[in-house]
Amino acid sequence: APLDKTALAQPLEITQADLFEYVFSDPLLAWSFVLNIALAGLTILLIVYLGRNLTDPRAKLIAVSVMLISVVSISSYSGLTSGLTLSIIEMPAGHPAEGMTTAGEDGVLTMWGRYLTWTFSTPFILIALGMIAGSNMTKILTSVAFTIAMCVTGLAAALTTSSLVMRWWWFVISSLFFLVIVYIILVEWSAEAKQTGTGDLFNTLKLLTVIGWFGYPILWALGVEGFALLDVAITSWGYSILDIITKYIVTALIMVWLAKEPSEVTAGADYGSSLPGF
Ligand code: RET
Repeated sequence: APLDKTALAQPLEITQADLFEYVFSDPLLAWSFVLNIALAGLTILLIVYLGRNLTDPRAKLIAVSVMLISVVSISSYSGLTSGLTLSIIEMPAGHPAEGMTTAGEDGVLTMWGRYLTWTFSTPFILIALGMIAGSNMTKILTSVAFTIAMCVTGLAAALTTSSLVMRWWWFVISSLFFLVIVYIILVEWSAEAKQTGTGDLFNTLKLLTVIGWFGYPILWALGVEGFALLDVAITSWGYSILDIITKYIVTALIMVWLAKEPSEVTAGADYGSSLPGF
């Protein structure tokens, strides 16, 4: 029998160009991305300006750490804007967004690039906070490891399409990792910051960070990944506003304080020279 070519035909795939066009067909969505690229750029300029006279290596390390938050952010939002890190994903059976279509394709728009790039941005927030608290390498690296684990399992939650239970199971795992970070910030670093003499600044940073960070899993649950109560553009604005608080505002507060090179964070020229004499 002759080969039935129609039976071999693949369904039409949505291309990156289609996603790029889709982002700009919804100005609300496009602006939630582009605004953050601009703010991250301005934050980098602010860091360069306020940090221009820093001499102490420990103060410089904190400045570099907060700068990397915005560097990652520009890349993250560029990935979302271009469509590179967006996908239209079909939700599993029983999910409230099951059967939804986006741009004529079965599925919902998933901004998976966000979860991926948090893996690279959140460690730098924690390194800066830990150093301001005067904490040690063990606690700082523990918090970094757990935030990477939290973001990667959050990515797994967003990309799991086989089963609704498995999506939420990933969410639970990610949340447990999150609680470790909350504990380190609220208990360990709060106490250390008081001893170090950075308690006042740390208190403000702690509130912005802990309250801000709790917003992310709440949005995930309310948005299209979870119970689908919020549409994609609103969810995206939610994340973008949380990013403004947890990244740029936190960075500005740190830099204004750091520019004076307070003795609580400075360590002298020998800091970081692990090989004495070199
Ligand atoms: C997810 C879903 C799974 C459960 C939890 C989450 C937490 C995410 C957080 C993100 C923080 C991001 C920041 C980004 C700044 O660049 C992954 C949403 C707990 C806390 C601060």
